[in-house]
Amino acid sequence: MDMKVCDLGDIEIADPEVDFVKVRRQVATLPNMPILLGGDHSVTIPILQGQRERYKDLRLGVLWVDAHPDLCDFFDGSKLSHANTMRRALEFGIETHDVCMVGLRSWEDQEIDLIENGGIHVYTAADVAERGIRNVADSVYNILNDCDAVHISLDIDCLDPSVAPGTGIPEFGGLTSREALTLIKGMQDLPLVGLDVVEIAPPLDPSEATVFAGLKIIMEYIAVIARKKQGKS
Ligand SMILES: [Mn+2]
Repeated sequence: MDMKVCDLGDIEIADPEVDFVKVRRQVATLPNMPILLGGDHSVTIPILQGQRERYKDLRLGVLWVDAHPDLCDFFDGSKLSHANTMRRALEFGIETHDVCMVGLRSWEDQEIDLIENGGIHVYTAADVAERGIRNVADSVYNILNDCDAVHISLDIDCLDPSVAPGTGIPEFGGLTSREALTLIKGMQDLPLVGLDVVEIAPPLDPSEATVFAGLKIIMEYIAVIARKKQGKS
């Protein structure tokens, strides 16, 4: 089908305090659906801010696919690090009950209360292994289907390091590549409004398997959008 994908280039992040504003503005004002590539997961702070602005009167849900919840208030002396992303998002108006996290398997002490009692829907990597990805994807779909707009943020470390080793903090016991693709496809009928794929680190990825994993995930997302436009399942 006729679908155009356009590369809008790079945004240099030298100082998050200053440069995140550029990312937020871009996302808030783009005429079309953004697909963004990190960078570390901190870049999703202005991405979600931009989406919040763009869909300001609507209920914005987030599918967060990651080994980590990134719910730290402070991390490494910063409020804008890769471990603070979802915590900041909750401060600018994304509601905990509209967030689904899939693939979690590592967290900090300061994150546990929010994970257990904050109202976020959490599906650990172990849950996926035990329940099966179809079952988890159906649950996530049913929750996010109450939202008017849904953004997907995918940290490549959601995948097991055996398939995607080229990332800053590889965590054993992750999702399989098939599980990740099935999860994305399972969101097809949601009101999807954007995707970011983060934490791919080419210097740590000599085989380039991780780069290709990210590429496949983006292509699956584009295929989902194309099928949606065609009204196919
Ligand atoms: Mn992570």
